[in-house]
Amino acid sequence: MEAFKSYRSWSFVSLFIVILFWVSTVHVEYAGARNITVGGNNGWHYGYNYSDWITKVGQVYVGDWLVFKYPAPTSNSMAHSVVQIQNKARFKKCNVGAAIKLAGPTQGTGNGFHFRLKRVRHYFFACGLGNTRHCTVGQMRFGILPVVKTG
Ligand SMILES: [Cu+2]
Repeated sequence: MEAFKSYRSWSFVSLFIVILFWVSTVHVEYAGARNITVGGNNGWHYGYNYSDWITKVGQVYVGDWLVFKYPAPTSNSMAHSVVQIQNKARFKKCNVGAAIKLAGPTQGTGNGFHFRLKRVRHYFFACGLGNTRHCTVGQMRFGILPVVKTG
């Protein structure tokens, strides 16, 4: 009987932990989640100042989608990609070599590459091509900190 009781209380503890985990990791979304096209009508290309652009976007919320639009490369056009740089220090240095690859050169066509901002955290995006040049000289980089929308 004693063993049964402790078994029961342990299962409540585990259930509680599972619920805590779920609450902390669940993607908090709001009804009006938006598609935010990176660069607006400019899309994702070399030489546009995305750090400047993001300051004009205003607050971004958890659940919003970033949409990267760029054409597939041709013999006379540049290839681009989307990478997520892990932290601010690496972002400042455009350390794209060790970044997380999110989308390749052909994934920005059509409706574009969609990336959902699922958490409250700093996200750093860049183009990973051109041996860091697209990130540095080409200014294809920006940071973003979505917050949970309340009310
Ligand atoms: Cu590029």
